[in-house]
Amino acid sequence: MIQTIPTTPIDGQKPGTSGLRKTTATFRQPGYLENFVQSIWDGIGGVAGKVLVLGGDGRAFNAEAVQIILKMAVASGAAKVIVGQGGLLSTPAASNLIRARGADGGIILSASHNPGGDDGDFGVKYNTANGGPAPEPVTNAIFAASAAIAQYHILTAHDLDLNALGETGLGEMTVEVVDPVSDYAALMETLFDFDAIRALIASGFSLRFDAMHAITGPYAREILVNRLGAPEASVMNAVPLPDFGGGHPDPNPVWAHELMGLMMGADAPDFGAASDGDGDRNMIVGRGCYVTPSDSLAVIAANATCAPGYAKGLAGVARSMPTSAALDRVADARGLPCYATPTGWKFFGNLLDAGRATLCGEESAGTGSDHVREKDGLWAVLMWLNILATKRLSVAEVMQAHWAEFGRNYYSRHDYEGVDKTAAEALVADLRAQLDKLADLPAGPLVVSEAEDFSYTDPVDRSVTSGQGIQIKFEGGARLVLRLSGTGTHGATLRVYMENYEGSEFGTDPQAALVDVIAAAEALAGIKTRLGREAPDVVT
Ligand code: G16
Repeated sequence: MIQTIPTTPIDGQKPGTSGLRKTTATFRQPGYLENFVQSIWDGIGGVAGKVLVLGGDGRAFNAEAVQIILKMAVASGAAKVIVGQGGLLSTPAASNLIRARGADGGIILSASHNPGGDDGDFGVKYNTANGGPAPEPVTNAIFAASAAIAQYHILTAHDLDLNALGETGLGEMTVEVVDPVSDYAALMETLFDFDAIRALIASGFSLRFDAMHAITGPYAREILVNRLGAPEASVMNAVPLPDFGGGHPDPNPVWAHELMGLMMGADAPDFGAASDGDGDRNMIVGRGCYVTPSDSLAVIAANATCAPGYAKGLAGVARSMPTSAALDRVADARGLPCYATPTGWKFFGNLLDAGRATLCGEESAGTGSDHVREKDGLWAVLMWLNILATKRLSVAEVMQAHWAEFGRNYYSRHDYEGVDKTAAEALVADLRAQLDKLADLPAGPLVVSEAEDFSYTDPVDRSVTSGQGIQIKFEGGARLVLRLSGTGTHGATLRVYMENYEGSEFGTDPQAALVDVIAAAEALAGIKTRLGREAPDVVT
């Protein structure tokens, strides 16, 4: 029986950088998920007759949420929902399924790299028919619907068994349960030279992939072990767990410290990599050599033609504004268009759809291409393996060769997490208010040359997105960006991004290379005093 349940708007159901992220406990409140899902249906003009994809990263509440969403899809007249077995799908695999099946859209359940479990976070993201995160006009419509909601519709029924593959009926709707891995693995085989990578591994090249007890375990096992011949032990923390084993599934040197310890040790494998909760982020590390996400993006752009899927060359490249300009140097040298967008993968969608960019990436450990409309962790790993298999160089040698050709953009991000929201907002607002007057003034040891509040005009649909981060450039070429995170769930997180170009000296520690920019940031924003913090919580 389809029930119509009266409800009232719940404050704060505003999608952030990447969907709606809240604590698991918040999502478990009666009606919270239902209100938001009905708002998605209402915001996209209903789901009657539509085909949707559904799956998540398996974190706590994934299983319950999938059942609720299925019952709400049928109650609003959806024709079919394609669900990953067990309710699981990585974010890039979901994006691929939406595209491959010509679905009208999909819902991905994840709070990405945020911790999961009963005390962690949960999230709901709506992706459109191109497979990408809903763009701002759609998320705005969903938010508006959430503020006007008066009722939601849901079928009263038993939960479906989502472990058996194949089609089944739920009311008038078809539910198709698919293997979450096979289509995605097949797509990877079309893009990369699996024979070359298999030969590299067979020659004794050793690797370790850290799935961080998150969604990529089964994907990595199928691709790296079954299809590419790596030993079983090459995939660590391979079993997905609802609380990620108590870990923080964010692939950076701080949270992937187990892998980092191994890679910096005496018996390090040749290659290490990690991915996050929902499989869209990546970390690349060679023996004794961590590769920053910005450098990884630049290396991939410079060498993508090693992979058969990109052998024809790139149409263009794109990065988020805070990401380092290492990519721009490759683009300049290769004569490629290079775009700088606001933070959030959704801003790459139009560039990819219009064929203006082939590769995109972000400092926040996201890299991807036009093969799907999400960033893709395992894709980046396979791209690196394909490059190494072609060049037969170590990761450290690839980096040295890259810097020798393009120079090095020393880069670091300092995060102040869980700080007082009012204080952080005031810090950013006060700095914003001074921007017009900063040019030519000293800032610690540096002198400001330009200061702006980043605003983006999408070159495809001409939509304008403003207030996307404070960008300050200094005489001599250094750059500083400050913005507040749009993915946190506790207080506010201030992100401070710093970079400085160096043409000939490549062996300096990044924190030392950036010491003047760090001092300039403190002089301009007074971070320590205003936020009451002596040092950043996370330095990447
Ligand atoms: C999301 C977005 C990314 C963004 C990242 C960090 O990634 O898709 O584009 O760079 O959040 O955003 P913020 O700095 O606002 O916290 P993910 O992997 O969390 O979906």
